Amino acid sequence: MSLPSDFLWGFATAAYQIEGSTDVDGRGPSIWDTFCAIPGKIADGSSGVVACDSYKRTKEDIALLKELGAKCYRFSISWSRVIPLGGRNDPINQAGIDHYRQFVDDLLEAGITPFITLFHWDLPDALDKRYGGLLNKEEFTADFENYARLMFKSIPKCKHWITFNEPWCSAINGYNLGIFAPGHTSDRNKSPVGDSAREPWIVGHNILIAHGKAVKVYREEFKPTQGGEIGITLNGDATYPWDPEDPADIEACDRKIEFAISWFADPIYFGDYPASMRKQLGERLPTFTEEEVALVKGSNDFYGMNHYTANYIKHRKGTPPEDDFLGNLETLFYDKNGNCIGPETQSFWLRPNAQGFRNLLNWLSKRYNYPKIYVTENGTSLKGESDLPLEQALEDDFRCKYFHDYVHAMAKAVEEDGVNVKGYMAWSLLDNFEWADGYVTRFGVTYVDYKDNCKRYPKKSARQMKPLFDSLIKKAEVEAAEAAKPAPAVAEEQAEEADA
Ligand code: GBH
Repeated sequence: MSLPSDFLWGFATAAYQIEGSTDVDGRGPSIWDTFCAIPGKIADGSSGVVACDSYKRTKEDIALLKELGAKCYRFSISWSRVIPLGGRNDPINQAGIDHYRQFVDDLLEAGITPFITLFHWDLPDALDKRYGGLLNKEEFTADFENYARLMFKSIPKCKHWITFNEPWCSAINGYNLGIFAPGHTSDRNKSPVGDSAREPWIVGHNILIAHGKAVKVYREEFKPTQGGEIGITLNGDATYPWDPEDPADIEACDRKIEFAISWFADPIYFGDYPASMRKQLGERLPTFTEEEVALVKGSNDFYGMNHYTANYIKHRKGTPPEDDFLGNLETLFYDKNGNCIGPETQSFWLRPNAQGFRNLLNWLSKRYNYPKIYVTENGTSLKGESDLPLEQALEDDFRCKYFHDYVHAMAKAVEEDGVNVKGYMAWSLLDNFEWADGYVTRFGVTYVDYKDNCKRYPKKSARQMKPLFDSLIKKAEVEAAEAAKPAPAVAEEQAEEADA
Protein backbone atom coordinates (compact mmCIF):
# COMPACT_ATOMS: atom_id res chain seq x y z
CA MET A 1 0.00 0.00 0.00
CA SER A 2 1.63 3.19 -1.01
CA LEU A 3 -0.92 5.79 -2.02
CA PRO A 4 -2.34 8.14 0.63
CA SER A 5 -5.84 7.48 1.99
CA ASP A 6 -7.19 10.71 0.50
CA PHE A 7 -5.96 9.76 -2.98
CA LEU A 8 -8.56 10.51 -5.67
CA TRP A 9 -8.95 8.30 -8.73
CA GLY A 10 -11.42 8.34 -11.54
CA PHE A 11 -11.84 9.09 -15.21
CA ALA A 12 -11.55 12.03 -17.59
CA THR A 13 -13.38 13.29 -20.67
CA ALA A 14 -13.72 16.52 -22.67
CA ALA A 15 -16.86 18.34 -23.82
CA TYR A 16 -16.45 18.23 -27.58
CA GLN A 17 -15.36 14.60 -27.50
CA ILE A 18 -18.44 13.27 -25.70
CA GLU A 19 -21.33 15.73 -25.52
CA GLY A 20 -22.87 15.90 -28.98
CA SER A 21 -26.04 18.07 -29.02
CA THR A 22 -24.01 20.81 -30.69
CA ASP A 23 -27.05 22.97 -31.47
CA VAL A 24 -29.14 22.25 -28.40
CA ASP A 25 -30.14 24.71 -25.62
CA GLY A 26 -28.57 27.71 -27.32
CA ARG A 27 -25.00 26.44 -27.77
CA GLY A 28 -22.92 28.47 -30.21
CA PRO A 29 -20.45 26.81 -32.58
CA SER A 30 -16.85 26.20 -31.53
CA ILE A 31 -13.77 26.13 -33.77
CA TRP A 32 -14.05 22.33 -33.77
CA ASP A 33 -17.49 22.43 -35.40
CA THR A 34 -16.02 24.61 -38.12
CA PHE A 35 -12.85 22.54 -38.50
CA CYS A 36 -14.69 19.21 -38.73
CA ALA A 37 -16.80 20.60 -41.57
CA ILE A 38 -13.71 21.05 -43.77
CA PRO A 39 -13.33 17.94 -45.94
CA GLY A 40 -10.20 15.92 -45.22
CA LYS A 41 -9.48 17.25 -41.72
CA ILE A 42 -10.98 14.33 -39.76
CA ALA A 43 -9.86 10.78 -40.66
CA ASP A 44 -13.35 9.30 -40.98
CA GLY A 45 -15.04 12.54 -42.01
CA SER A 46 -16.88 12.63 -38.70
CA SER A 47 -17.50 15.33 -36.08
CA GLY A 48 -18.74 15.80 -32.53
CA VAL A 49 -22.37 16.37 -33.59
CA VAL A 50 -23.49 13.21 -31.78
CA ALA A 51 -20.30 11.88 -30.16
CA CYS A 52 -21.34 9.85 -27.08
CA ASP A 53 -24.56 11.85 -26.69
CA SER A 54 -23.39 12.66 -23.16
CA TYR A 55 -25.06 16.07 -23.00
CA LYS A 56 -28.36 14.18 -22.84
CA ARG A 57 -27.09 11.28 -20.76
CA THR A 58 -25.53 12.89 -17.74
CA LYS A 59 -27.52 10.67 -15.36
CA GLU A 60 -26.40 7.56 -17.20
CA ASP A 61 -22.75 8.65 -17.19
CA ILE A 62 -22.87 9.38 -13.47
CA ALA A 63 -24.47 5.99 -12.80
CA LEU A 64 -21.62 4.42 -14.77
CA LEU A 65 -18.98 6.31 -12.79
CA LYS A 66 -20.64 5.17 -9.60
CA GLU A 67 -20.83 1.58 -10.74
CA LEU A 68 -17.10 1.63 -11.50
CA GLY A 69 -16.32 3.05 -8.05
CA ALA A 70 -14.79 6.32 -9.28
CA LYS A 71 -14.00 8.90 -6.62
CA CYS A 72 -13.56 11.78 -9.06
CA TYR A 73 -14.47 12.80 -12.58
CA ARG A 74 -12.73 15.30 -14.82
CA PHE A 75 -14.83 16.88 -17.56
CA SER A 76 -14.66 20.11 -19.50
CA ILE A 77 -17.11 22.93 -20.07
CA SER A 78 -18.02 23.94 -23.57
CA TRP A 79 -17.43 27.70 -23.48
CA SER A 80 -19.87 28.31 -26.34
CA ARG A 81 -22.68 26.65 -24.35
CA VAL A 82 -22.42 29.24 -21.59
CA ILE A 83 -21.46 32.26 -23.72
CA PRO A 84 -22.49 31.27 -27.25
CA LEU A 85 -20.39 33.99 -28.93
CA GLY A 86 -17.70 33.79 -26.25
CA GLY A 87 -16.92 37.45 -25.57
CA ARG A 88 -17.15 39.52 -22.42
CA ASN A 89 -19.81 41.77 -23.92
CA ASP A 90 -21.80 38.92 -25.45
CA PRO A 91 -24.98 37.50 -23.91
CA ILE A 92 -24.70 34.60 -21.52
CA ASN A 93 -26.79 31.48 -21.97
CA GLN A 94 -28.47 30.45 -18.72
CA ALA A 95 -29.49 27.04 -20.07
CA GLY A 96 -25.84 26.14 -20.60
CA ILE A 97 -24.85 27.31 -17.14
CA ASP A 98 -27.74 25.42 -15.53
CA HIS A 99 -26.71 22.25 -17.31
CA TYR A 100 -23.20 22.21 -15.80
CA ARG A 101 -24.42 23.38 -12.39
CA GLN A 102 -26.88 20.53 -12.27
CA PHE A 103 -24.23 18.09 -13.45
CA VAL A 104 -21.91 19.09 -10.62
CA ASP A 105 -24.76 18.81 -8.10
CA ASP A 106 -25.54 15.32 -9.40
CA LEU A 107 -21.90 14.24 -9.26
CA LEU A 108 -21.58 15.41 -5.67
CA GLU A 109 -24.83 13.73 -4.80
CA ALA A 110 -23.31 10.50 -6.13
CA GLY A 111 -20.21 11.06 -3.99
CA ILE A 112 -17.96 11.90 -6.94
CA THR A 113 -15.55 14.84 -6.79
CA PRO A 114 -15.70 17.04 -9.91
CA PHE A 115 -12.60 18.40 -11.65
CA ILE A 116 -13.59 21.01 -14.22
CA THR A 117 -11.46 21.94 -17.22
CA LEU A 118 -12.41 25.36 -18.55
CA PHE A 119 -10.76 24.99 -21.93
CA HIS A 120 -10.24 21.69 -23.72
CA TRP A 121 -9.52 23.21 -27.16
CA ASP A 122 -13.09 24.19 -28.16
CA LEU A 123 -12.87 27.96 -28.49
CA PRO A 124 -16.13 29.72 -29.41
CA ASP A 125 -15.94 30.09 -33.17
CA ALA A 126 -17.15 33.69 -33.04
CA LEU A 127 -13.95 34.71 -31.21
CA ASP A 128 -11.77 33.16 -33.88
CA LYS A 129 -13.68 35.00 -36.58
CA ARG A 130 -13.98 38.26 -34.60
CA TYR A 131 -10.36 38.84 -33.67
CA GLY A 132 -8.23 35.79 -34.44
CA GLY A 133 -8.98 33.86 -31.24
CA LEU A 134 -5.91 32.67 -29.36
CA LEU A 135 -3.63 34.90 -31.43
CA ASN A 136 -5.07 38.10 -29.98
CA LYS A 137 -3.56 38.71 -26.57
CA GLU A 138 -5.66 41.67 -25.35
CA GLU A 139 -9.01 40.31 -26.48
CA PHE A 140 -8.54 36.62 -25.81
CA THR A 141 -7.12 36.94 -22.32
CA ALA A 142 -9.87 39.39 -21.31
CA ASP A 143 -12.59 37.14 -22.71
CA PHE A 144 -11.15 34.06 -21.03
CA GLU A 145 -10.95 35.89 -17.72
CA ASN A 146 -14.60 36.88 -18.05
CA TYR A 147 -15.65 33.32 -18.93
CA ALA A 148 -13.63 31.87 -16.07
CA ARG A 149 -15.17 34.30 -13.57
CA LEU A 150 -18.65 33.40 -14.77
CA MET A 151 -17.96 29.70 -14.16
CA PHE A 152 -16.35 30.19 -10.72
CA LYS A 153 -19.38 32.24 -9.72
CA SER A 154 -21.91 29.82 -11.21
CA ILE A 155 -20.45 26.57 -9.84
CA PRO A 156 -19.20 27.35 -6.33
CA LYS A 157 -19.38 23.69 -5.34
CA CYS A 158 -16.56 22.71 -7.65
CA LYS A 159 -13.26 22.76 -5.73
CA HIS A 160 -10.82 21.69 -8.46
CA TRP A 161 -10.39 23.90 -11.52
CA ILE A 162 -8.15 23.38 -14.52
CA THR A 163 -7.72 26.44 -16.71
CA PHE A 164 -6.29 24.91 -19.90
CA ASN A 165 -5.86 21.38 -21.17
CA GLU A 166 -2.56 20.83 -22.99
CA PRO A 167 -1.78 24.29 -24.37
CA TRP A 168 0.99 22.56 -26.34
CA CYS A 169 -1.68 20.92 -28.50
CA SER A 170 -3.62 24.14 -29.08
CA ALA A 171 -0.41 25.90 -30.11
CA ILE A 172 1.43 23.21 -32.10
CA ASN A 173 -1.40 21.15 -33.53
CA GLY A 174 -3.59 24.21 -34.08
CA TYR A 175 -0.98 26.70 -35.36
CA ASN A 176 2.07 24.76 -36.57
CA LEU A 177 0.99 21.36 -37.92
CA GLY A 178 -2.54 22.52 -38.66
CA ILE A 179 -4.00 19.13 -37.71
CA PHE A 180 -6.28 20.57 -35.00
CA ALA A 181 -8.69 23.50 -35.12
CA PRO A 182 -8.30 26.21 -36.28
CA GLY A 183 -5.87 24.46 -38.65
CA HIS A 184 -3.27 27.17 -39.20
CA THR A 185 0.05 26.12 -40.73
CA SER A 186 2.69 27.42 -43.12
CA ASP A 187 1.94 24.46 -45.38
CA ARG A 188 -0.22 26.11 -48.05
CA ASN A 189 -1.46 22.72 -49.25
CA LYS A 190 -3.23 22.42 -45.93
CA SER A 191 -4.24 25.95 -45.08
CA PRO A 192 -4.43 29.39 -46.70
CA VAL A 193 -3.37 30.98 -43.41
CA GLY A 194 -0.74 30.40 -40.78
CA ASP A 195 2.90 30.91 -39.85
CA SER A 196 4.26 27.77 -38.23
CA ALA A 197 7.44 29.50 -37.10
CA ARG A 198 5.73 32.31 -35.19
CA GLU A 199 2.07 31.76 -34.35
CA PRO A 200 2.51 28.78 -31.98
CA TRP A 201 4.79 30.76 -29.68
CA ILE A 202 2.39 33.71 -29.62
CA VAL A 203 -0.53 31.40 -28.88
CA GLY A 204 1.41 29.67 -26.09
CA HIS A 205 2.24 33.04 -24.55
CA ASN A 206 -1.36 34.24 -24.71
CA ILE A 207 -2.62 31.05 -23.09
CA LEU A 208 -0.17 31.55 -20.21
CA ILE A 209 -1.42 35.10 -19.67
CA ALA A 210 -5.05 33.97 -19.85
CA HIS A 211 -4.28 31.22 -17.33
CA GLY A 212 -2.62 33.75 -15.03
CA LYS A 213 -5.59 36.12 -15.23
CA ALA A 214 -8.09 33.36 -14.43
CA VAL A 215 -6.01 32.18 -11.47
CA LYS A 216 -5.79 35.74 -10.12
CA VAL A 217 -9.57 36.09 -10.36
CA TYR A 218 -10.09 32.76 -8.61
CA ARG A 219 -7.64 33.52 -5.83
CA GLU A 220 -8.87 37.05 -5.19
CA GLU A 221 -12.61 36.71 -5.70
CA PHE A 222 -13.55 33.08 -5.01
CA LYS A 223 -10.91 31.02 -3.25
CA PRO A 224 -11.25 32.85 0.08
CA THR A 225 -14.91 31.82 0.33
CA GLN A 226 -15.00 28.66 -1.83
CA GLY A 227 -11.70 27.21 -0.70
CA GLY A 228 -10.88 25.35 -3.90
CA GLU A 229 -7.72 25.03 -5.97
CA ILE A 230 -6.70 25.82 -9.55
CA GLY A 231 -3.96 24.79 -11.96
CA ILE A 232 -3.11 24.03 -15.57
CA THR A 233 -2.80 20.63 -17.29
CA LEU A 234 0.26 20.02 -19.44
CA ASN A 235 1.10 17.12 -21.73
CA GLY A 236 4.54 15.61 -22.03
CA ASP A 237 6.16 12.35 -23.05
CA ALA A 238 9.06 10.60 -21.31
CA THR A 239 12.45 10.54 -23.00
CA TYR A 240 15.39 8.12 -23.25
CA PRO A 241 18.62 8.82 -25.14
CA TRP A 242 18.89 7.07 -28.51
CA ASP A 243 22.56 6.53 -27.71
CA PRO A 244 22.96 6.34 -23.93
CA GLU A 245 26.72 6.96 -24.38
CA ASP A 246 26.25 10.20 -26.29
CA PRO A 247 26.08 13.30 -24.05
CA ALA A 248 24.37 15.20 -26.91
CA ASP A 249 21.48 12.69 -26.88
CA ILE A 250 21.26 12.87 -23.10
CA GLU A 251 21.07 16.66 -23.31
CA ALA A 252 18.47 16.42 -26.08
CA CYS A 253 16.29 14.33 -23.74
CA ASP A 254 15.99 17.25 -21.34
CA ARG A 255 15.54 19.70 -24.20
CA LYS A 256 12.63 17.65 -25.57
CA ILE A 257 10.83 17.89 -22.21
CA GLU A 258 11.66 21.58 -21.96
CA PHE A 259 10.08 22.26 -25.37
CA ALA A 260 6.97 20.27 -24.40
CA ILE A 261 6.44 20.95 -20.70
CA SER A 262 8.81 23.64 -19.44
CA TRP A 263 7.61 25.95 -22.23
CA PHE A 264 4.60 26.44 -19.91
CA ALA A 265 5.79 25.13 -16.55
CA ASP A 266 8.97 27.26 -16.33
CA PRO A 267 7.05 30.54 -16.65
CA ILE A 268 4.51 29.25 -14.12
CA TYR A 269 7.09 28.09 -11.56
CA PHE A 270 10.08 30.36 -12.37
CA GLY A 271 8.73 33.32 -14.33
CA ASP A 272 10.44 32.80 -17.70
CA TYR A 273 10.86 30.44 -20.67
CA PRO A 274 13.60 27.79 -20.62
CA ALA A 275 17.02 28.94 -21.86
CA SER A 276 17.05 26.16 -24.48
CA MET A 277 13.94 27.59 -26.11
CA ARG A 278 15.19 31.16 -26.05
CA LYS A 279 18.45 29.98 -27.61
CA GLN A 280 16.76 28.23 -30.52
CA LEU A 281 13.78 30.52 -31.08
CA GLY A 282 15.30 33.92 -30.32
CA GLU A 283 12.90 36.79 -30.82
CA ARG A 284 10.19 34.52 -32.17
CA LEU A 285 9.54 33.51 -28.57
CA PRO A 286 7.67 36.39 -26.89
CA THR A 287 9.07 38.02 -23.75
CA PHE A 288 7.17 38.55 -20.53
CA THR A 289 6.51 42.07 -19.30
CA GLU A 290 6.91 42.60 -15.56
CA GLU A 291 3.16 42.69 -15.21
CA GLU A 292 2.85 39.37 -17.03
CA VAL A 293 5.49 37.73 -14.85
CA ALA A 294 3.48 38.83 -11.81
CA LEU A 295 0.40 37.14 -13.27
CA VAL A 296 2.01 33.90 -14.37
CA LYS A 297 4.73 33.16 -11.83
CA GLY A 298 3.38 31.10 -8.95
CA SER A 299 0.01 30.54 -10.62
CA ASN A 300 -0.37 26.77 -10.01
CA ASP A 301 -1.99 25.35 -6.89
CA PHE A 302 -1.28 21.95 -8.43
CA TYR A 303 0.34 20.53 -11.53
CA GLY A 304 -2.05 18.72 -13.88
CA MET A 305 -0.14 16.01 -15.70
CA ASN A 306 -1.31 14.31 -18.89
CA HIS A 307 0.97 11.46 -19.80
CA TYR A 308 0.80 8.59 -22.28
CA THR A 309 4.09 7.49 -23.80
CA ALA A 310 7.87 7.72 -24.28
CA ASN A 311 10.40 8.18 -27.07
CA TYR A 312 14.06 7.62 -27.75
CA ILE A 313 15.65 10.97 -28.51
CA LYS A 314 18.41 11.57 -31.03
CA HIS A 315 19.95 15.03 -31.20
CA ARG A 316 20.17 16.81 -34.54
CA LYS A 317 23.19 18.72 -35.76
CA GLY A 318 23.19 22.16 -37.36
CA THR A 319 20.51 24.82 -37.43
CA PRO A 320 16.95 23.50 -37.17
CA PRO A 321 14.31 24.62 -39.67
CA GLU A 322 12.30 27.66 -38.57
CA ASP A 323 9.15 25.62 -37.99
CA ASP A 324 10.86 23.12 -35.65
CA PHE A 325 9.04 22.77 -32.33
CA LEU A 326 10.74 19.73 -30.84
CA GLY A 327 14.10 21.32 -29.98
CA ASN A 328 16.29 20.17 -32.88
CA LEU A 329 15.99 16.44 -32.30
CA GLU A 330 14.33 13.29 -33.55
CA THR A 331 11.78 11.20 -31.64
CA LEU A 332 12.18 7.46 -32.27
CA PHE A 333 10.70 4.11 -31.21
CA TYR A 334 14.02 2.22 -31.41
CA ASP A 335 17.32 3.08 -29.80
CA LYS A 336 20.83 2.65 -31.22
CA ASN A 337 21.01 -0.94 -29.97
CA GLY A 338 17.68 -1.91 -31.51
CA ASN A 339 15.67 -1.83 -28.27
CA CYS A 340 12.01 -0.98 -28.81
CA ILE A 341 10.27 1.58 -26.59
CA GLY A 342 7.03 -0.41 -26.39
CA PRO A 343 4.30 -2.22 -28.36
CA GLU A 344 2.25 -0.56 -31.09
CA THR A 345 -1.20 0.90 -30.41
CA GLN A 346 -3.84 2.45 -32.68
CA SER A 347 -2.22 5.86 -32.15
CA PHE A 348 0.96 6.39 -34.17
CA TRP A 349 2.48 8.44 -31.34
CA LEU A 350 1.65 6.12 -28.44
CA ARG A 351 3.68 3.15 -27.22
CA PRO A 352 3.35 2.04 -23.61
CA ASN A 353 6.45 2.41 -21.44
CA ALA A 354 5.48 2.60 -17.76
CA GLN A 355 8.99 3.18 -16.43
CA GLY A 356 8.97 6.42 -18.42
CA PHE A 357 6.02 7.64 -16.34
CA ARG A 358 7.99 7.14 -13.13
CA ASN A 359 11.01 8.85 -14.68
CA LEU A 360 9.00 11.85 -15.82
CA LEU A 361 7.24 12.19 -12.45
CA ASN A 362 10.71 12.42 -10.94
CA TRP A 363 11.98 14.83 -13.56
CA LEU A 364 9.04 17.19 -12.97
CA SER A 365 9.22 16.90 -9.21
CA LYS A 366 12.93 17.72 -9.10
CA ARG A 367 12.64 20.65 -11.48
CA TYR A 368 9.57 22.21 -9.88
CA ASN A 369 10.31 21.39 -6.25
CA TYR A 370 7.87 18.54 -5.64
CA PRO A 371 4.55 20.22 -6.49
CA LYS A 372 1.25 18.53 -5.76
CA ILE A 373 0.44 16.57 -8.91
CA TYR A 374 -2.86 15.34 -10.26
CA VAL A 375 -2.49 12.94 -13.17
CA THR A 376 -5.34 14.36 -15.21
CA GLU A 377 -5.01 11.91 -18.13
CA ASN A 378 -3.32 8.56 -18.75
CA GLY A 379 -4.47 5.78 -21.02
CA THR A 380 -4.05 3.96 -24.30
CA SER A 381 -5.68 2.94 -27.55
CA LEU A 382 -5.41 -0.63 -28.84
CA LYS A 383 -4.28 -1.54 -32.31
CA GLY A 384 -7.31 -2.65 -34.31
CA GLU A 385 -9.80 -2.32 -31.45
CA SER A 386 -12.42 -0.77 -33.72
CA ASP A 387 -12.33 -3.79 -36.03
CA LEU A 388 -13.20 -6.21 -33.22
CA PRO A 389 -16.71 -7.46 -32.55
CA LEU A 390 -18.16 -6.07 -29.32
CA GLU A 391 -17.55 -9.17 -27.16
CA GLN A 392 -13.86 -9.18 -28.07
CA ALA A 393 -13.45 -5.44 -27.63
CA LEU A 394 -14.67 -5.80 -24.05
CA GLU A 395 -11.74 -8.11 -23.27
CA ASP A 396 -9.18 -5.30 -23.45
CA ASP A 397 -6.31 -7.05 -21.70
CA PHE A 398 -3.76 -4.79 -23.39
CA ARG A 399 -5.39 -1.74 -21.77
CA CYS A 400 -5.65 -3.59 -18.43
CA LYS A 401 -1.93 -4.22 -18.49
CA TYR A 402 -1.27 -0.61 -19.45
CA PHE A 403 -3.22 0.73 -16.46
CA HIS A 404 -1.75 -1.85 -14.11
CA ASP A 405 1.81 -1.02 -15.12
CA TYR A 406 1.36 2.77 -15.22
CA VAL A 407 -0.49 2.97 -11.91
CA HIS A 408 2.12 0.77 -10.23
CA ALA A 409 4.92 2.92 -11.68
CA MET A 410 3.17 5.97 -10.22
CA ALA A 411 2.69 4.29 -6.83
CA LYS A 412 6.42 3.45 -6.76
CA ALA A 413 7.25 7.06 -7.53
CA VAL A 414 5.11 8.12 -4.60
CA GLU A 415 6.34 5.45 -2.18
CA GLU A 416 10.02 5.31 -3.07
CA ASP A 417 10.85 8.61 -4.75
CA GLY A 418 8.80 11.01 -2.65
CA VAL A 419 6.78 12.34 -5.58
CA ASN A 420 3.57 14.09 -4.45
CA VAL A 421 0.74 12.63 -6.56
CA LYS A 422 -2.72 13.14 -5.07
CA GLY A 423 -5.01 11.96 -7.83
CA TYR A 424 -5.25 10.00 -11.06
CA MET A 425 -7.80 10.22 -13.86
CA ALA A 426 -7.76 7.59 -16.58
CA TRP A 427 -8.37 8.66 -20.15
CA SER A 428 -11.12 7.98 -20.86
CA LEU A 429 -14.44 7.05 -19.27
CA LEU A 430 -15.87 6.44 -22.75
CA ASP A 431 -14.71 5.72 -26.26
CA ASN A 432 -15.17 9.10 -27.87
CA PHE A 433 -14.41 11.54 -30.68
CA GLU A 434 -10.63 11.28 -30.93
CA TRP A 435 -10.16 14.64 -32.68
CA ALA A 436 -8.47 14.31 -36.09
CA ASP A 437 -8.65 10.50 -35.76
CA GLY A 438 -12.44 10.59 -35.57
CA TYR A 439 -14.11 7.54 -34.01
CA VAL A 440 -11.72 4.89 -35.31
CA THR A 441 -9.35 5.25 -32.36
CA ARG A 442 -10.89 4.21 -29.05
CA PHE A 443 -9.50 5.30 -25.68
CA GLY A 444 -12.42 4.36 -23.44
CA VAL A 445 -12.64 1.93 -20.57
CA THR A 446 -16.25 1.78 -21.74
CA TYR A 447 -17.16 0.65 -25.23
CA VAL A 448 -19.55 2.96 -27.02
CA ASP A 449 -21.60 1.32 -29.75
CA TYR A 450 -21.96 4.19 -32.21
CA LYS A 451 -24.11 2.01 -34.48
CA ASP A 452 -26.59 1.24 -31.74
CA ASN A 453 -27.68 4.47 -30.09
CA CYS A 454 -24.35 5.04 -28.32
CA LYS A 455 -24.99 2.16 -25.92
CA ARG A 456 -22.30 1.87 -23.25
CA TYR A 457 -20.58 -1.41 -22.32
CA PRO A 458 -17.88 -1.30 -19.63
CA LYS A 459 -14.74 -3.13 -20.78
CA LYS A 460 -12.60 -5.33 -18.56
CA SER A 461 -10.32 -2.33 -17.90
CA ALA A 462 -13.25 -0.35 -16.46
CA ARG A 463 -13.88 -3.01 -13.84
CA GLN A 464 -10.21 -3.39 -13.05
CA MET A 465 -9.72 0.16 -11.78
CA LYS A 466 -11.37 -0.15 -8.38
CA PRO A 467 -9.53 -3.31 -7.29
CA LEU A 468 -6.30 -1.84 -8.66
CA PHE A 469 -6.60 1.32 -6.56
CA ASP A 470 -8.04 -0.51 -3.55
CA SER A 471 -4.87 -2.58 -3.50
CA LEU A 472 -2.69 0.54 -3.44
CA ILE A 473 -4.53 3.14 -1.35
CA LYS A 474 -3.92 3.00 2.38
CA LYS A 475 -6.90 2.66 4.68
CA ALA A 476 -7.41 5.83 6.72
CA GLU A 477 -7.17 3.92 10.05
CA VAL A 478 -3.92 2.26 9.03
CA GLU A 479 -2.49 5.55 7.87
CA ALA A 480 -3.49 7.29 11.12
CA ALA A 481 -1.94 4.47 13.16
CA GLU A 482 1.27 4.70 11.12
CA ALA A 483 1.43 8.46 11.62
CA ALA A 484 0.90 8.09 15.37
CA LYS A 485 3.64 5.50 15.70
CA PRO A 486 6.97 7.03 16.77
CA ALA A 487 9.82 6.62 14.30
CA PRO A 488 11.75 3.35 14.95
CA ALA A 489 14.86 5.08 16.39
CA VAL A 490 12.76 7.08 18.84
CA ALA A 491 10.87 3.94 19.83
CA GLU A 492 14.15 2.22 20.68
CA GLU A 493 15.30 5.13 22.81
CA GLN A 494 12.00 5.16 24.62
CA ALA A 495 12.30 1.42 25.25
CA GLU A 496 15.78 1.96 26.72
CA GLU A 497 14.52 4.77 28.93
CA ALA A 498 11.70 2.58 30.14
CA ASP A 499 14.22 -0.20 30.93
CA ALA A 500 16.35 2.20 33.01
C1 GBH B 1 -4.83 14.03 -25.00
O1 GBH B 1 -3.87 14.53 -25.86
C2 GBH B 1 -6.03 14.89 -25.07
O2 GBH B 1 -6.10 15.76 -23.97
C3 GBH B 1 -7.33 14.13 -25.23
O3 GBH B 1 -8.34 15.00 -25.58
C4 GBH B 1 -7.13 13.01 -26.22
O4 GBH B 1 -8.31 12.36 -26.55
C5 GBH B 1 -6.16 12.04 -25.62
O5 GBH B 1 -4.97 12.67 -25.23
C6 GBH B 1 -5.80 10.87 -26.54
O6 GBH B 1 -5.17 11.32 -27.69
O7 GBH B 1 4.63 13.12 -32.15
O8 GBH B 1 4.95 15.49 -31.88
O9 GBH B 1 2.98 14.66 -32.97
C7 GBH B 1 -2.85 13.65 -26.19
C8 GBH B 1 -1.50 14.26 -26.10
C9 GBH B 1 0.31 15.18 -27.25
C10 GBH B 1 -0.65 13.14 -28.02
C11 GBH B 1 1.01 15.31 -28.56
C12 GBH B 1 0.02 13.28 -29.32
C13 GBH B 1 1.80 14.13 -30.49
C14 GBH B 1 3.26 14.34 -30.39
N1 GBH B 1 -0.90 14.41 -27.40
N2 GBH B 1 1.23 14.02 -29.17
S1 GBH B 1 4.00 14.41 -31.98
